[in-house]
Amino acid sequence: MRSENRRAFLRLAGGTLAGAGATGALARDGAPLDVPAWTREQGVNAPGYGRPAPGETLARYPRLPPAFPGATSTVTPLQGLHGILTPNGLHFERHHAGIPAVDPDRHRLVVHGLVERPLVLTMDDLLRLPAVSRLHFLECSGNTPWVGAKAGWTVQDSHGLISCAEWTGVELATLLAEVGVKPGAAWILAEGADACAMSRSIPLDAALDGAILAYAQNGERLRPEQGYPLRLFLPGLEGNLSIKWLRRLKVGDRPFQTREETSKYTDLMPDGTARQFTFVMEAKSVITSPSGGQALRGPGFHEIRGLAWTGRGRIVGVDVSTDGGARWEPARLEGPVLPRCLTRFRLPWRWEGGPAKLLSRARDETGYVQPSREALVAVRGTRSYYHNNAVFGWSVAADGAVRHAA
Ligand SMILES: Nc1nc2c(c(=O)[nH]1)N[C@H]1C(S)=C(S)[C@@H](COP(=O)(O)O)O[C@H]1N2
Ligand SMILES: [Mo]
Repeated sequence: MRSENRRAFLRLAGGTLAGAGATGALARDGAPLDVPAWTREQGVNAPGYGRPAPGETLARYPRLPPAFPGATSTVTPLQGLHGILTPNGLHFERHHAGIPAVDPDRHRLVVHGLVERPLVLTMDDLLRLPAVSRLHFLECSGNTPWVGAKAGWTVQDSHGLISCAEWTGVELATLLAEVGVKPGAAWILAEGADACAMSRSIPLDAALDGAILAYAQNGERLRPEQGYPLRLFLPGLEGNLSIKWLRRLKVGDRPFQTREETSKYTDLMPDGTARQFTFVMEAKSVITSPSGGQALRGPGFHEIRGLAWTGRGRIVGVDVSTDGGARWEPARLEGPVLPRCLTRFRLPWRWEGGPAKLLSRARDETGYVQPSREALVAVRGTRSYYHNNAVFGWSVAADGAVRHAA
């Protein structure tokens, strides 16, 4: 029954596509099966390390001009990606002091503090330990600015500080068992080897909840910009905790109150107090197609495509509205739906040609529902900088142009 409906829907769509797009042009040429030059001669040999096809120009770009040299963030071009994985060269970046050139042979990981057997490990030591590979998203808690929304935003501008990859390495739990955590231990300081010695305190229970000492990403060793040769990876928690170029873990009985958790990465509330240690990335979603800066090529069939994620486990549903929130329809979640990972959602849509407003709203397995911006601002005010997971809208104008609309 369902497939019958789908066939009828696509037949309708086919007529529209042929009239408006590339299929029509080929048919008019009258020779779609001409033998082109590239079929008449032998192709070239592949390079040792492959590159995207010429003309496929997806790229990261700096989201904001850096405050000083080295303080960069670049954003992932979500509008051009398919499925759930981010190619390594397009993973977003956030560096507080640039990308250090770490020599993997001289790099060491020191584990000390409230432990029975302090250790100094080389990369070779780490590579010999039992490993895990898991797919997880990484999102900077500064993703999606709270204020200053712009109609001209692309989804790369508004949501590009999120990526998703398969991370391989040693579970932090494995290493902690090896060094023996002493009674009273409750927090771990993680420190990077970059020029800002980026440091954060991590609660011991979070460290034991699937945290990975990662040395590989999507099958290959980490890229320098992702923390080569070693980074901490904390699934589902704000990206800042996933310390890159990891050189030190110190176990203690209380948080270490580093600069990054006192002056930064806290949330200023309407009453002037600040929330500290807001680690979890709550459920969030965004439509990646159609999205800001794109234009619909005519009325008829369009697949609405987007991404949803939650730091609290699995996404269980995404509702989509095409009329600004009056009616909502469940989108199809594409498997595998993995915990603390991006989930792709899709919804077939017939655009009638008039103005439309597209929204998506994610739900996770704890029952949490992604809030509207009004609901979020009612609790958090507008002086926060981090953790904006509000429902996000794109408007479609009668001419098909797509822009951000709150
Ligand atoms: N050593 C170090 N670790 C770091 C940072 C940094 O500047 N230095 N930036 C943090 C921030 S704010 C984020 S969001 C993530 C970004 O990871 P990525 O650049 O691999 O996307 O790394 C975190 N770990
Ligand atoms: Mo971040």
